[in-house]
Amino acid sequence: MKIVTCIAPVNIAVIKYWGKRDDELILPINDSISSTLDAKSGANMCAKTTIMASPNFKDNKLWLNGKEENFDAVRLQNCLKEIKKRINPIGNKEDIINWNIHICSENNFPTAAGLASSAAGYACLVFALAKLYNIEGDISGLARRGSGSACRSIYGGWVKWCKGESLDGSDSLAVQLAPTSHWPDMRIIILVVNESRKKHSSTNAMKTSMSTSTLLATRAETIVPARINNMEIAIKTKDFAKFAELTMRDSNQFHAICLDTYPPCFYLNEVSHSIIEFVHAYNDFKKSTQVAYTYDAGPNACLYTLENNVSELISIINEVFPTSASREEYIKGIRVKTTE
Ligand code: 2P0
Repeated sequence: MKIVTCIAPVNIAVIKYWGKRDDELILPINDSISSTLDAKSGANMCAKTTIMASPNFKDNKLWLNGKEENFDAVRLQNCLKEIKKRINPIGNKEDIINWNIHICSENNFPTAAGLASSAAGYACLVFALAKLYNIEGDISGLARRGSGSACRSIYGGWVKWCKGESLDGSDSLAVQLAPTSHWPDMRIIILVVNESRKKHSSTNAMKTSMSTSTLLATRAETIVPARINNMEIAIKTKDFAKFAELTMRDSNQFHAICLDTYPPCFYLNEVSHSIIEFVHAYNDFKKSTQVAYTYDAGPNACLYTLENNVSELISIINEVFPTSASREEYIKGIRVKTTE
């Protein structure tokens, strides 16, 4: 018998991935950039996966957050197929390749609420499988077959997913731009507006955007390439104001594409919009950009800011979005989480 356990944190995109040129291989139409939260013994938002392989298991099995799920799910099978191609029989002395496996995965945050749960989940799964079968080398392309954004959670710090040019996806991989230590005072505050599952899955919604949005191709071809270059420079030079503007503009453009999708996808709600207004008002008041918002496929806000602003920002957020009686920092439906 062999057991491995891994933890993989979520990543928060600052230049968004939206739209695939190949649905089967999960190949994007543009590069994207994100930061991966620190794993820090599971304190931050992450997935934890344990895989057990045994000659005594009669079947392969999968549990997600305590509930048994279908092991034959296409994306899981695609990951396994690709992983099996990379197994070196010499690196696995026992007959482990032929043993059945039991996979048990849990998220310590709301699943499918637009908080990158599939990114952490598949990154963790693929990392654990790679450990189980002693696979070496880059595994971001394997994680990509589970969920596109998962390839970015394979690496820590600032990560770029290069869309690649090849038809087989062999160059559609993630690379680390800089480790977390490069910008040590960067913080993310997550404002949980709504924990329920999102209305439109990202996979289906981006497919509809690809076939109906007239803005998406312009975004991917003419806007994102320049933004990626500028974002890389902003991260490299730790230019927070530039970083923040690019992050907010890209989040807004992604949601504009969602509105340009037909029928449209509404991910943001009234509270999300008030947080956007709050961030701009706060930056105006400070006469410099101190905080940036970004939203994925859900209403929950991710705020990027620097350490010296965190306590003041949280106090003001508590003030602006008056707190309920709860001591758990629930404020008008918003739960504040600070991550490093
Ligand atoms: C991102 N999102 O860059 C963007 C921003 C959501 C909005 O990556 O179909 O769950 O599994 O490749 O990875 C969500 O897309 O979609 C996503 P699939 P995925 O983080």
